Amino acid sequence: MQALLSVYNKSGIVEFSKILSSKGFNLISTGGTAKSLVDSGLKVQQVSDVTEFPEMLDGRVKTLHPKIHGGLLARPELAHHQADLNKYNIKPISIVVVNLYPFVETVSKESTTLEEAIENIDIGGHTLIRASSKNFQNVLIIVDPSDYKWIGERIQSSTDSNNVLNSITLEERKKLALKAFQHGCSYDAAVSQYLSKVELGDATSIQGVKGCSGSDANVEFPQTFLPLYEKKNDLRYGENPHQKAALYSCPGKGGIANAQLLHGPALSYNNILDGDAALKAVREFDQCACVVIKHTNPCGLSVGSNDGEQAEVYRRAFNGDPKSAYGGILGFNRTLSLEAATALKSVFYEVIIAPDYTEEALALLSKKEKLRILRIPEAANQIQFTQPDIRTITGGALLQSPNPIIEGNVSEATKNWKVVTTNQPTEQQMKDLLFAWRVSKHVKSNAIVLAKDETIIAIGAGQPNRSQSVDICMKVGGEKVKGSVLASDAFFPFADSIDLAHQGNIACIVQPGGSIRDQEVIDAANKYGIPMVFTAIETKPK
Ligand code: 93A
Repeated sequence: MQALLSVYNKSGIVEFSKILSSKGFNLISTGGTAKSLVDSGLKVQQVSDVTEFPEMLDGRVKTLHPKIHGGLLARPELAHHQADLNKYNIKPISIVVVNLYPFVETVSKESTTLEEAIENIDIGGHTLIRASSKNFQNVLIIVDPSDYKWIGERIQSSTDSNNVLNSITLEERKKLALKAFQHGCSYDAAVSQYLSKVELGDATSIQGVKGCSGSDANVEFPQTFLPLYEKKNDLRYGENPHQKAALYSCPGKGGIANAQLLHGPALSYNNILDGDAALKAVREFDQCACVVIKHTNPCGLSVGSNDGEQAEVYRRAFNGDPKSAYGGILGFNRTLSLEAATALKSVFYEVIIAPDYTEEALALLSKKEKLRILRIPEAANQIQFTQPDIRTITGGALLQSPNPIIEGNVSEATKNWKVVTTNQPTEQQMKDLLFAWRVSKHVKSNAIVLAKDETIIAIGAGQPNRSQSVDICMKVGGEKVKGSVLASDAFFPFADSIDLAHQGNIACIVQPGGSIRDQEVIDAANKYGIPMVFTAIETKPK
């Protein structure tokens, strides 16, 4: 039995190799790895002794040889493969441990030159991975040092001295092969992404050429992001019953895709979409927050500065639109208390998400058979997920950087805001304007949000024109709209929305500004004496 070891990251390799050696494996290894093993007293055969070729071209060619790849790709169960092995004196290799040159780490450093980057593109190791993964029925491939432990334990306790490999099931070997291909795939994605950014200028040689311009602000898939999606499970159906659907996640990245279902039926496609909206909305706030989501829009949201008032914060969120709350998705950014659980338990909700639950709250809510209870620790953090927003389009995809979270207290968060009217908002109104502005990011455009005391009064979402969204707010909010503040996610193209705001007795307005008719809109606000603020966030290209 032969094992081939060629690793850049040498942690744990000695211990693992000792187990292999104790089980009678012949260890074959490349220069640096062989040295580590020999230094710790292990007997090792150099790859160059197997290939009868030295490592050459500064190590660019080490393992790229039929004596190695024949041993990896052969299917000994086939007579003609066995005949080839015999003819060329090649011995099968049944365990391969590889991890690649640190390309991502290298190009992440500002000072890295193109030449250094190129020398860190692993070819031989990559080829070992592909060959062994293809032949996973006969070869065990390990690319992740965190797998040494469980595999080492299995091999150690194996009683089949003729074929230790049998202690790892075929299904497990397939999973390890999949992991190895994914490892190679994200590696290549990083290389291709890097090369797409390299500027050669008029250089005649790559020596000394600085790797990346690093200057453009375009959004790109993070280097290891794209291939790391793993299928978690199929979903019963998609947005509509006739659509097929599945959930994929980036393991270890948290978020709704990695949420822990503590209780209740399996999540549907729409549950996940709404749960994501709930998570993003509550993470917008550093105060204790509660949101009610319907069809990805918040129909109720409130915050409170005291964590102890979570139940009250829930009640305020619910009262934003009690009729729409039915069947909604609830989100919290604090551990759910028994008081809050008691307050919400009489209403039918599909899903609840929170960073955690007190034991009593969980016990109480678990009595509701149909309620899906999700634990998402990141719900507690007002930290931006760095993942870009990706949207598929026919024939491609659109990427954009995530809408940034607005951080800081009122004076910090509003420091670039400009009051454009004669009348000024009061301090309390500024607080409510900021709240409504934060919420408007989470409402589908054309988005209008009315708020009072840091609580949603009404929203107008997804209408084809802005004044229609204002109109809906007035109708839904009824009497409640009087004295509330209004936020608009984009500029008002006409003054008609200001007329409607005046009819509804809106106290003040926040909007980005940037329309060619800004002055008409400001004049209307001044005519009615409604203070208006521009957020000064760039909405048009410079
Ligand atoms: O330069 S390579 O692409 N050419 C090869 O033939 C080759 N074979 C293994 N790099 C190659 N490797 C890589 O060497 C492995 O992927 C591993 O990262 C590294 C281990 O080298 P050493 O054992 O000398 O430290």
